[in-house]
Amino acid sequence: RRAILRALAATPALYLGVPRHARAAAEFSYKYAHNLPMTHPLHIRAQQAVDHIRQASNGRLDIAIFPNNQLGGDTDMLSQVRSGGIELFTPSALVIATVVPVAAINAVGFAFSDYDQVWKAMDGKLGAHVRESIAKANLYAFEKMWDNGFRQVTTSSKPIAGAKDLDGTKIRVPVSPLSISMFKALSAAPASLQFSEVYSALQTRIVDAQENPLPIIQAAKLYEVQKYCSLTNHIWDGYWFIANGRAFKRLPPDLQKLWETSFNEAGLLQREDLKKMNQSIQADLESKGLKFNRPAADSFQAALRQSGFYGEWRGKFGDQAWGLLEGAVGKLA
Ligand code: X2X
Repeated sequence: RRAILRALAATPALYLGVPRHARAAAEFSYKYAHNLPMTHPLHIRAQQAVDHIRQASNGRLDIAIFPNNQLGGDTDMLSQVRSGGIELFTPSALVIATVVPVAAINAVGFAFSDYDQVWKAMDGKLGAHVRESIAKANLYAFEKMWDNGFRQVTTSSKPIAGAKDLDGTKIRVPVSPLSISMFKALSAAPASLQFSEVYSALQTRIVDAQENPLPIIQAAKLYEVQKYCSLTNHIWDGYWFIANGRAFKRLPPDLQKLWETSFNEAGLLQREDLKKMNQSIQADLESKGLKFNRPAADSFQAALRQSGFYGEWRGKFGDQAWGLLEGAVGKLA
C-alpha cells in the first residue's frame, strides 16, 4: 500500500489531470516570483522569455511565474530565492541591498540624470561591480538589469514643490536602508513597507505619500488613492534578475546559455517598453485624476549635501564603488 501511495505522489500530474507535456516531462521545473501586476512590462517580457525557454528547450526547462506578490512580499521572495524555495526573483536594487549592500548604489539620490548615463553605467563597470557582489551572496545576477524607472513622489495632500514640503510628510518607502536614510535627510517621516502593502496603506491613510516610477503608479492603480504627483526623479531604480546560485549551476551549459540569452534579450526589450510608455504615461495618469508638478532638484540636493547624506553613503559603499558611480555621473558632493 505504501508503494502505491509513493507511486501516486511521484506522478501527481496523472491524477490531477494536468496535460502530459511540459510540466510532467520537464527536467527542470523552476519557479520565478515577482512583485508587480501582470500588466507591467516586466511581467509581460518575462512571460515571453519563459515561453521561449520552454519551447526552445523542448520542455526540459519549465519556469512557472508567480506575479504580484503571490508568494509573499519582497522580503519573503528574497529569502526564498536564497534558500532555493524559488529559483528566480526580480528584486529592485533597493531591496536586494538588504542582502548585498552595494547593490543600492544606483539609487543614490539625484545621481543619474538620464537613461544614457544609467545604461552606460549599469551595462558597464558599475553594474559589473554590483554583479560580483551579488555572486558572493551565492546568487546569480543576469547581466542585463531591467528598468523600474526614475522614482517620483505622490501624495494625497499637497504637491511637493521643494524639499521644505517634505518636512514631516509620512511617506512609504521600500524596505531599504538607503530609502529611509534619504527621506530622513530630507526631514520627511519615512516608513518601510513591502510593495504588497502600499495600496491599502495609502487608502487607509496610514501614510500620506509614496514614491515610485510612473509605470508602477499606473500598473498598481496608485492614482486611485493619491492626488498629486511631483516629478522629483530623485532615484533611478532598476530590477536585478537573479537566480539561486545552485539552481543556476545545476543547469547543463546549453540551458544556462538559453536562459541567459532569453532573459537578457527580454530585459533589453523591457527597457524599450518603458521608454515608449514614458512618452504618454503622464497624460494617461492626468486623465485618471493625478495632478502633476515638476520641482527643481536644487533644494533636495542641497538638503542631502547639508545633512551629510552623500558622505555617509560614500563610506558605506566604499571608495571603489563610489568612484565608479562618480565616474558615470560626475562629482556628487
Ligand atoms: O516597492 C516598490 O516601491 C517597488 C515596486 O518600486 C520596488 O520593487 C522597490
